[in-house]
Amino acid sequence: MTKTVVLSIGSYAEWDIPPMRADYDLTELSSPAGLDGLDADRRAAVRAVAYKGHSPFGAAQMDLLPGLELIANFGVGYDAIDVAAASARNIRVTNTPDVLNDDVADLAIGMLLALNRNLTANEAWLHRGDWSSKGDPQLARKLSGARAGIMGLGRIGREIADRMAAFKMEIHYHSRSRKETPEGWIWHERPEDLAANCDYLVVALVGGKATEGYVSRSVIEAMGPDSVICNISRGTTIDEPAMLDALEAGRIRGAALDVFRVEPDLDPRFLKLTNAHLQPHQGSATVETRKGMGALQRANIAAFVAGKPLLTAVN
Ligand code: 8YV
Repeated sequence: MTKTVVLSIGSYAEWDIPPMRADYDLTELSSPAGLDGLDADRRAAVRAVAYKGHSPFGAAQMDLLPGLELIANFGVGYDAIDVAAASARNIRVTNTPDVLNDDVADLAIGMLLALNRNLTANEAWLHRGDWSSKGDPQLARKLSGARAGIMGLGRIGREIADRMAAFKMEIHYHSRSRKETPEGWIWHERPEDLAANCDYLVVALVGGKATEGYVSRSVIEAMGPDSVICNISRGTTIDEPAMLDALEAGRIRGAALDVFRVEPDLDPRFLKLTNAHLQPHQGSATVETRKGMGALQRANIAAFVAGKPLLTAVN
């Protein structure tokens, strides 16, 4: 039996590619920019793309693959893929939800603890020998017991809220409509009201056009002077210049950020901040979770090839 032609696009871990090579007639590209370099017959034979990365994959790329029927994304966020353009061409899109919820939520808590407890600076203090020469470093700030504000109570937002509840925090949230939650969680209809009523504003919105700049300048201005913003979603969800203005002026206490509007070459203003804890978009980047994401991506491709229902379809 002839194998289905699959095109993998992106930089994959060593364990992701061999199973695809075994099951399919696989062509490998490190980015969509390589599509132009494939010959026309090869492009026409591709029925499924295993996509990984954040570069745009839109109508122009799809039109280079006239036989394409499936784009299986490695990641829960599929904002890089133009789903409307895919639907218009009868191309199905899948993503990898849920398998990464725990890791992304863990990182949000880890970054907030790192920021509050000065973990990075304190470790450097110890390594430099300052502990013995200068004594104890400056006091940190307490996380437990404060007010949490979750912007977007989807699957990941809910995991973060559950963790913050375990830290004895009062849970506030904003989403389009009230959600079913444990007793006492407080819904705010307006994002500004959430910002004004929490100490830690954690952004867990989906990415894409609909949420671009959702955490607007007016939302950031509503935050209190002792409050902290945390983003584990997409850089696009926050008005980044407005957030940088607030951090530089000390109008809010700090930020814990895993995502940026431009990655990896983030706005250099971030690197000068002394009140921010920054991470290189590593929310899902554990061996366990990345293996789970790859397995789900491949399970979607396998379902498509077998003519079975897709496991986690987007369109
Ligand atoms: C990326 C992510 O998929 O799942 C998402 O939406 O942002 C990440 O897990 C990862 O960086 C691989 O591209």
